[in-house]
Amino acid sequence: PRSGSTFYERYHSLEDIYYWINRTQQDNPATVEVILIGSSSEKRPLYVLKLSMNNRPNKKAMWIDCGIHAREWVSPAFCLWFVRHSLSFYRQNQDITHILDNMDVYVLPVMNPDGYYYTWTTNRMWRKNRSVSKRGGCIGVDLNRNFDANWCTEGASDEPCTEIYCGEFPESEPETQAVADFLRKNKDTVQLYLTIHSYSQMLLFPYSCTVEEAENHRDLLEMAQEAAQKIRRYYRNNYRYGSGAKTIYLAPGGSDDWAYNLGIKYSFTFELQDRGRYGFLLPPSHIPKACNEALTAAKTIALKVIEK
Ligand code: ING
Ligand code: ZN
Repeated sequence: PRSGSTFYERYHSLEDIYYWINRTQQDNPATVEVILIGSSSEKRPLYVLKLSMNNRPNKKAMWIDCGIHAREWVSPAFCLWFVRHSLSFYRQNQDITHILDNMDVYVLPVMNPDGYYYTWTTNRMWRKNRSVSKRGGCIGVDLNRNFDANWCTEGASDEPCTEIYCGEFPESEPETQAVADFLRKNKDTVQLYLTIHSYSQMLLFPYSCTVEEAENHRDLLEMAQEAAQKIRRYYRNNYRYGSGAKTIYLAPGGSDDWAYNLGIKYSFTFELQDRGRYGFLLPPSHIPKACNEALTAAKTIALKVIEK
């Protein structure tokens, strides 16, 4: 590690992240619960941290998942950053205090542990999970094409060898199924869904699976706009925002569209730094600014959801 950089300013192996999850729970037994929501296709556990501040469950909750795509390393780094911020600055920072007083937070630091492990050991540029296709040869399903939202239409592929393979059927993958099952079970409390990707610096919201506008498009646009504005003001960085289909490309089967259709009306995909200079290989020295930008956006949006 770069001398002077803290734990949160580095990328971590999967083993280190599992250790960190356990340690974080042990150090904060009154506020952090670890929930096993399922396991990956190679049988690695999928742990969610539940942050709940007042010894009484809140009526509202938000969900954040990271690491759905293996090579987007700044994404799991953000989940750890968010948890650290929440635990360290509760009662010190007004915004995070207000959020945690009104919402429980579910954090899934690595949704695709098999892929993440593979990027650390074998192929740094791997995107998909590591499930073995029945139709021989190729490995991996794009988990962000495997949700049940206009599944496997234009913008996804039914060819197992491609990077955007949608899988055999919606929720065919254990990682997708674990997240979908958990959100179905908790849909009456979860009001905000965030999923963290990189790169390209965008704040996206439904729909990605169709060019149609979401029913609360104006609300979503206003939230994303305010978040982007704060990033520009505080961090001098530009984030584009808009519906997925109109801002990047048509992409069916994504988690944010699925969560939205489930009834979680505030649903966003963040694409963190950068805009392509380093791409997925964002140097660790950029982690703090990248994560603080996204944290500002997450807090801005969460505060607006609490007001609703
Ligand atoms: N981008 C996303 C992808 O899965 C996306 C874009 C957002 C798709 C929302 C669907 C829904 O292609 C990256 N960088 O993975
Ligand atoms: Zn991604």
